[in-house]
Amino acid sequence: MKKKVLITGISGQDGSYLSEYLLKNNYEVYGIIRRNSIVEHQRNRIEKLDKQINLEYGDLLDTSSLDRIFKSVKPDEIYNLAAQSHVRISFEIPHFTLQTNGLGVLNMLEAFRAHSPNSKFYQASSSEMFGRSVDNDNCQRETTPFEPTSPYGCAKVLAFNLVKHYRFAYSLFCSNGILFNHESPRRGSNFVTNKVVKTAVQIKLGLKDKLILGNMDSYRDWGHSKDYVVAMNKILNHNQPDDFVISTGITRSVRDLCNYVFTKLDLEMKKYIFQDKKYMRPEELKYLKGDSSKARKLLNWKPQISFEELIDEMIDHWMDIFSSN
Ligand code: F7E
Repeated sequence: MKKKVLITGISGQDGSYLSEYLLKNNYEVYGIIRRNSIVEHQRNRIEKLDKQINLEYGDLLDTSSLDRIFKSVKPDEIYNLAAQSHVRISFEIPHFTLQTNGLGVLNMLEAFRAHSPNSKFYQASSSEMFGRSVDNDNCQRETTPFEPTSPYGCAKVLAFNLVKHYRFAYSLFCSNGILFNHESPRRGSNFVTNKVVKTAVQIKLGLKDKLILGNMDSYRDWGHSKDYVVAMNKILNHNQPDDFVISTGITRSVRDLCNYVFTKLDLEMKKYIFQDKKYMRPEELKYLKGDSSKARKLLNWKPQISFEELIDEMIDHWMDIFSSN
């Protein structure tokens, strides 16, 4: 019999790659989507999977919908990827972010415990939880203390702790993947990688004349979403529930990212990039570099796609879109 999987956030970047990966691996895929007044584009990333996946309307804040879906699907594996995922915007909507990314996870855990306690539960935890905290060797790992620097990070710490607590209190199989930044052509274009690549391609094609950014001196450890969804599945198929850092171990600044993209497109970066306070955060997470040795050893996972391959794929994606218009 096929294993059943329930994915929240299925229409997002990770949800769409994870669905494709699980379908290839013979899972039956169920996903929760939220009602949205604009129907167009909401399901872009999963459109081509339409006939192979089962979608249910629900919401992390609507416990009755979670009860109904858990009872009817009875999933073997649950991937909780739904969230208000934009860190800067979390400063503007802190209450909603805390509810969805914190209490929403509690709602999911309660539905899991009540209706499907023999399933396995994956929580999308985040490197944003580390905030100001870096170990002496300039890395973050599973043992690094959390010192979040945003409402988003605070909510993710709450959720992380709830998952661990449910694991110990109720002997449930629930695990955290502490994923560092992961990108792809499917990334929303208000995240820095896709914003830089999309705008630089538009500049190259004469469709725009500037790129306006916030802090260019923060460092991130960027991987490919396609590699990271494989790690999620390995985390749930490990012999025991646990928490794992998933990262490349290579860090670059936003300036390095811009430099790579603009050089690739043969554009002189300083002519086109401007900074605006509007894109700065009240407190910035300055530096991320993940040590994923634990996942590499215990899960036999490692990233396959390099930073250069990732960005080149994103450049090709936007070139195809804008050149054919
Ligand atoms: O920012 C700087 C910004 O928004 C990266 C989410 O997936 O990863 C993501 O969170 C850096 C920051 O990602 C702009 O200040 C400069 O230092 O692409 P981002 P993020 O905040 O790191 C973690 C792991 C998650 O869990 C989150 O859900 O880039 N930056 N100028 C800018 N960032 C944006 N968005 N826009 C700018 O104009």
